[in-house]
Parts: sequence; C-alpha cells; structure tokens
Amino acid sequence: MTPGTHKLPPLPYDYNALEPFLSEKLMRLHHDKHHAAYVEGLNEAELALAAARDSGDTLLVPYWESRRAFNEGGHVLHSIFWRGMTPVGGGGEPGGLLGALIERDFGGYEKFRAEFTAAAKGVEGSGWAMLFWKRGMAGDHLEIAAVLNHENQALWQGEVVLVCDVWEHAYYLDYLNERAEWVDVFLDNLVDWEQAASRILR
Ligand code: MN3
Repeated sequence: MTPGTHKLPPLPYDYNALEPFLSEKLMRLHHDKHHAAYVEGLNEAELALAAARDSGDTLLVPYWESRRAFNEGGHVLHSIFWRGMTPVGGGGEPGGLLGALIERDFGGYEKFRAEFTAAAKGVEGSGWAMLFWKRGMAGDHLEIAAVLNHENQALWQGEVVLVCDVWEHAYYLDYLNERAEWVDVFLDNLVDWEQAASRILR
C-alpha cells in the first residue's frame, strides 16, 4: 500500500443502528472524529517516516515508528470493533465452534464473561478488552488481554477475535463514567458472534 493513503472505512450500519445501546451522537463522534483522527495520524506518520528514512535522520525514525504504531493500532482495532457489533440479535452466549472453544479454553461462557469484563475494568486509563486467537507451541487457543492504548501488539500474537473499546470516548456520552455498565451492554446486546467466529475460521 502506498504510504499515506489509508481511508476511513464507513460504518457497516447506520449511525443510529445501535440505539438504544449506543446513541447516534456518540457513534458519529466516535467514528467521524476519533477513528478518523487515527487514520489521519497513520497517514501522517507513514509519510513522515518515509521522509525521515530518506533523509537519514535516525533520531526521527523511532519517533515516527511509535506514532505509526499508535495510530495504526487505533485504525485497525476500531475497524474490527465496528464489525464486531450488530444491530440485530447481538450479544449473549455464542454457539457453534466459538461457543465450543470458549467452553474448552475458559470453562464456559460465564467464566469467559467474567474474565473479559475484568480485563475491560482493569485497563488503567484508555484501552481495549480483547479476545484473541493465539497460535503457538502450546497449541492454538483463545486468550483475553487488557490492551493499553492501541499499540501494545506484543500481547496478542495471533488473530484478534473481538475487541471492546474502553476509551472514555467510546461510552462517556451515553454511560458517563460507568465503564462496567457499557461492557455489560456490549456483551449482552451488541456482540456479533458470527462475525467474531469468522475471524478464526477464515
Ligand atoms: Mn475508540
């Protein structure tokens, strides 16, 4: 991909499609301002990084690499986050293969739910609760991580299955400071488990 040419993808549903759980006002702000800022920041960082490399400015290279990682993480995770929610029939306990894997790797949906919620609450400041599919010598399996900011990618070597945004901009307008209430609503009413499962099976 040519550096500096990332574009903000549209939401996969209308801005008001997730009401009453997420308001149109919050969705417009979150997508059109916050996600857009990460796309802009990623493009800026890619161009500046290329320029710094061309000019041989070795002091600036790590700075722009760090800016790129932050903004790329934001762009990628928001893209997964939007697709991981559905206006119709979202949330609750998944069936199928993902349901079976949650049973195998967490000992059941309720235990998964408690662990995911704890990760979301445990993020200090801004970040994400993440369910990811880890491939490794111990065998492929599901894991949960509390991700600070966006870019701590070392944590989730593997495929991101589901993310819940717990930056304040993701819920404050509708839930004020009640992050736990937002995470409950996300899990009980919004998660698109079919979409999440497809991220493992593809
Ligand atoms: Mn966000």
